[in-house]
Amino acid sequence: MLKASLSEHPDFSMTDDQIVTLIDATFYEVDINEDGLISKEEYATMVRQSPLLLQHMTLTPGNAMGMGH
Ligand SMILES: [Ca+2]
Repeated sequence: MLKASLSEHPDFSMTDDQIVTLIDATFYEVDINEDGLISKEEYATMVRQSPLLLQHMTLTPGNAMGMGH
């Protein structure tokens, strides 16, 4: 039943578990000093390295973060 339901939405092929795994993996990659928190600096580094990833993780415009030049 669930599989049939998901196959009706080919554009959304990831399960919740897969999304959580992806976010977890991303988190550990971004958490450079491994303190379990994403600091502003670590977040800024991620944004610089993965602008496309950011688009999937938040809808907040970059200029709302107070991270100007
Ligand atoms: Ca950290």
